Amino acid sequence: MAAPGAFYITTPIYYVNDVPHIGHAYTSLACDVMARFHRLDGKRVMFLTGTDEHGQKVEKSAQAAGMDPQAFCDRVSQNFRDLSGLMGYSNDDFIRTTEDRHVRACQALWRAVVAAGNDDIYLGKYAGWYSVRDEAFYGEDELVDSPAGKRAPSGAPVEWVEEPSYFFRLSAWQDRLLAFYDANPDFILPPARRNEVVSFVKSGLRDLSISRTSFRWGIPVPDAPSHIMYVWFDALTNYITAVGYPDMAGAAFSTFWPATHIVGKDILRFHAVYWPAFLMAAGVAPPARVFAHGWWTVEGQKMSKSLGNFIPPHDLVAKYGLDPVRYFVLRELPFGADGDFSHRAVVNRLNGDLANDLGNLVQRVLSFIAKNGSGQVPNPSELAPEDEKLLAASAALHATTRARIDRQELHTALEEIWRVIGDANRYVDAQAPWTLRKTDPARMATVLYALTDAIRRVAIVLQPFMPTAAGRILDQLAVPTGAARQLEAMGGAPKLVPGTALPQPEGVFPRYVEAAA
Ligand code: ME8
Repeated sequence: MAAPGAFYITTPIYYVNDVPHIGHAYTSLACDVMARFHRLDGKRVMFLTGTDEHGQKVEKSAQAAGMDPQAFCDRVSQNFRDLSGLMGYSNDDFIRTTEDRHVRACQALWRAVVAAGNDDIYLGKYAGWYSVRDEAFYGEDELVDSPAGKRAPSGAPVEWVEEPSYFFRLSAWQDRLLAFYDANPDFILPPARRNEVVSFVKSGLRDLSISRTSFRWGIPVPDAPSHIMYVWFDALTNYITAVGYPDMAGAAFSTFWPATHIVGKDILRFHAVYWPAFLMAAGVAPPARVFAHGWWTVEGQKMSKSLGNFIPPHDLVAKYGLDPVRYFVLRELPFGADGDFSHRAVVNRLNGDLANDLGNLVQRVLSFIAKNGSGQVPNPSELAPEDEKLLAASAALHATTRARIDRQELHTALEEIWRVIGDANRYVDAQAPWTLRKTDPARMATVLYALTDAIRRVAIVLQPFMPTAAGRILDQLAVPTGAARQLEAMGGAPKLVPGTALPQPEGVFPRYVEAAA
């Protein structure tokens, strides 16, 4: 069990055969939001990402680039490290599977399965289909015919492989896995994905080949160096390497394990079936959660090299700015569902939700105060029920967003926040402080005070999603950094101190205007 108040979140480790695109950026971004949310909520957080560097796919890519595999990995891994800087990820560690600490952990995990004495690893011979692109074995019954020959269900080409191989006795784990899913109904989310995994496991599990002998780019199997580990046995282990495995009594492991794994739906089976079985076979606790999100297409089409529609995150950030990109991808798709990335959809969100709803709220309130309220936090008199209502709705965002984020519902967390932004905009219209200025200045000050405090709370809870923009709003409200920006500070009585000088307001979300052709 992880220590109370600790939270461990992981992205998949990305293959170094490619440059990062919006799909990779998406998964890591979602993890970043959760990591930041929990940190602001007072938890100790470990957020891990990294690169998956072994296996035939990477070896072939290195060959194609005419490079030594390690030098190739060093170069491509750096692209993923750079992505962290570009997207503002707050990862605490970046793991590479070619690091020594990882080789040690993989060999220790292998040995632990053997040492458990249940014969879960045995030597045999693999004869069957393999897809290098998916790094996965397929049964004949899973293949689909295509004009180009047999294909994996993912559409990837397959080849026939025959070689000596160690196997993991997955067939013996069916009942234990089903019992585990039963006892932990939220282990796999969203629920539809859980149902898919449960029926896959119920349909019967085949033993899994976990070593290869026909190429060399991998981690040697302990005591059998002619074998290298199957890349997924190696890759999945990264999640425990990073918390110090095999030192399970160590501070990192005992504080943080088990983790919440966020993955794309393409790799759910590896995480929700094979991984808990490997761990349980080695006497290690299975992960806390595997959440599988959906798939992005671009302008209605699958992202692919041949279509040339890979979207480099760098181009998006250059075009729209980092915070709008972060907001768009997390708001546009219900986290878990598939969706489409289109320029028009980004502009709609940017000009609608960000410029019109949030930007305009902040701008109209703060510039009104600058012009009519001497540029200070206004001094309220007694609060009316409608003021209390707005303040209560904004304070409640702490609990409601936490409940959503605990289930990885990032889009509904944003919906809750935007509901309050809508309430606040309607409140401005209904209270009409510009009219009160002439008729009842004391009431005007109260209304503006309620608004600034509601905006403060909205900005606090928006920090995980849009760290820079939310920070700028808090700066404009003169909220000090540190404890006053933790989620805890959203609760209870209003916290802004009347009379505090406010800086000159400036717009946070400019409208996106298409450059003239
Ligand atoms: O599978 N839409 O690495 P990978 C949404 N190394 N997400 C997408 C996406 C898209 N169009 N394309 C990619 C591997 N992703 C293994 C993982 S983990 C122990 C080993 C994201 O480089 C999504 O998270 O192929 C998907 O699961 C991941 O990238 C696959 O990355």
